[in-house]
Amino acid sequence: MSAATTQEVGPAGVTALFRRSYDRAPEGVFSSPGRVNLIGEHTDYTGGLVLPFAIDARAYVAAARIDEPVVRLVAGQRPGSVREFALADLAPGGPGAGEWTGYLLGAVWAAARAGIRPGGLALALDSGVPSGAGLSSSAALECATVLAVASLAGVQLPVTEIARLALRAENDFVGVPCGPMDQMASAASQEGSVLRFDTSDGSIAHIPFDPDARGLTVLAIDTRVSHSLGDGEYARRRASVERAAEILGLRWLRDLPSPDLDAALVVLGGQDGHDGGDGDVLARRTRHVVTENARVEATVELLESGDIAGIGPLLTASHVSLRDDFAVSSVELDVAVDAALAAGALGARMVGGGFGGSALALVEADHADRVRDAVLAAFGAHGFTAPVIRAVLPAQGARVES
Ligand code: GAF
Repeated sequence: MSAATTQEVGPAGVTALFRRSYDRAPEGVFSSPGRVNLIGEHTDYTGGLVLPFAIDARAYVAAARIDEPVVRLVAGQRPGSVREFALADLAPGGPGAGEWTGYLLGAVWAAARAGIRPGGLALALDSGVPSGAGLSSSAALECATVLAVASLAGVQLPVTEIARLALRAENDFVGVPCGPMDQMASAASQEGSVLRFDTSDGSIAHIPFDPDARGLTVLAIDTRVSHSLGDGEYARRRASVERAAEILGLRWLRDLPSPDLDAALVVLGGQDGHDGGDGDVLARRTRHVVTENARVEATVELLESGDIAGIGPLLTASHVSLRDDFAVSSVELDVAVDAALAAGALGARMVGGGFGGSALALVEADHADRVRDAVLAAFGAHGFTAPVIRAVLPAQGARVES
């Protein structure tokens, strides 16, 4: 959602929106952030490793229980009347599921299926996470709403459970077949660290990440090319790697040891004409996933030894693999990455699902302006809409504001 409100997005703004809309005070205000992913892309739906961190752009939900069996919704980014949905009608594909309301209703629905039922609800939403920018605006809405619903029901959920219910909302209610990374990043991130999330067993660990202290900056470059996970390409990538795992007799590609990769690629390459689709495509998709998992492990090792600058080449290698083997980059993302690197970035890569959205660049803080100007100039030279470039630092995940 792009911020179109006059008041700054935050707890005060969403409380004012709630009061204006419902003529009463909320019982609580809850928030959850957007994210970038340092490295580990398109690995989360195949049991792989990811390393995201929450950013300082959040979705805020003000909430109160009401006596009627309905959910009322209003959003700062959608000025106009309050929307109303009967609790009994909440269902995948049901009323409100196919628009912005679906993220909130889906969270209410997923919580109810887990036995968390505070009754009728009035909700107000205000989000500072731009939608379509590849920064997980939908996960932020879902996690903030799950936290709100659970809190009003008097249930204290662990962050991993907030993430699980938010993912149910996205997968089963909204109907987007994404992996679990974004919801976990939004719910469970901690300030000052990246989140190592092993999607094979659901375990998480917080790895300290303080680029400022090392004289470094992470720039998030929003190409302003809106990306959608619902356009079929994402589902096709997911189907390819699931098919590859099946052919190799693995539960998922994470179980393929790196030394066995070459032999596996030969097997997959020979699949032409069979029902797995083009063998070369399956081999390339597999090579990306297996090498990306290895890059995440190498990144974690460098971060744990305090060498943040050393991860630059791994970030760039990730981009090359996503561009050439996984085929999810775009001209704008490539221009952003190439311009950043040419201007001295230590590493740069696309983040998220791809086909638009954002890239990130790791830069020496002293060179941040130079890199920013170079990316802006490159976009201008190509006739692209100017990107939005912001420095990002690891922020807190889902939290109760008041
Ligand atoms: C999107 C999805 F929502 C994530 O689950 C993940 O697959 C990502 O694309 C690619 O790494 O953000």
